[in-house]
Amino acid sequence: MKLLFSHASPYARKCRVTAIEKGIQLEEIQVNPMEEPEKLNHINPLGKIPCLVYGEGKTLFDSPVICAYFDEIGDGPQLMPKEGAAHWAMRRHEAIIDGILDSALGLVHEFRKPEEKHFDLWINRWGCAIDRSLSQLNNELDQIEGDISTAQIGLGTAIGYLQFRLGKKHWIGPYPELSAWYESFAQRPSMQQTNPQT
Ligand SMILES: N[C@@H](CCC(=O)N[C@@H](CS)C(=O)NCC(=O)O)C(=O)O
Repeated sequence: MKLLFSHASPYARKCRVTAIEKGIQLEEIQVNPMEEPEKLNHINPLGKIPCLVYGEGKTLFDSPVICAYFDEIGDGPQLMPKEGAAHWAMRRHEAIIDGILDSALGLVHEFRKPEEKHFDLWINRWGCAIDRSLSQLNNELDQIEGDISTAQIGLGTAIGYLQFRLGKKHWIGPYPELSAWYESFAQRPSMQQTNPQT
């Protein structure tokens, strides 16, 4: 099974952490989606990583789909409850966390532009969305703590990405419970082995 990924992509990191937690061996193939479209576009028409190639030429994307597939085929504890209220509560947390990543990526791209080209409306909207979401997750942490889960992996990866790319701007805020939880979660071997790199 091959995972097309980059060391900086938080979406790919979610899949890699999930694979480690589920005991799945991956052949990891590094791809830069902006510079190597020939490696990617015939596998994922959206031209994005992560994508998984498995079986006889089957493909899967995007990251929640790949993580759900790993949860189904891997060993170890179930990471997402299969049905019922617990399933939907976790899907909701997953949506908030993936939304943080989408907003963070928007900010990263915006901050790469020369300052006079910054679009303040989007910087403000994405920044506020991240802050509101972190605040909500901080308040709902009791629903996320406990056994390893899709929500925990997403949250750890999202906070790791905020620290990696946006530094203090959008993370070390008034979220003491979340901060303490992350410090501990980040020590897991699956997180240590997938620390983001440029
Ligand atoms: N919703 C997708 C997002 C994937 C994504 O945006 N990946 C970025 C790298 S972090 C990418 O490939 N960007 C290239 C592009 O947007 O063209 C997922 O969860 O997998």
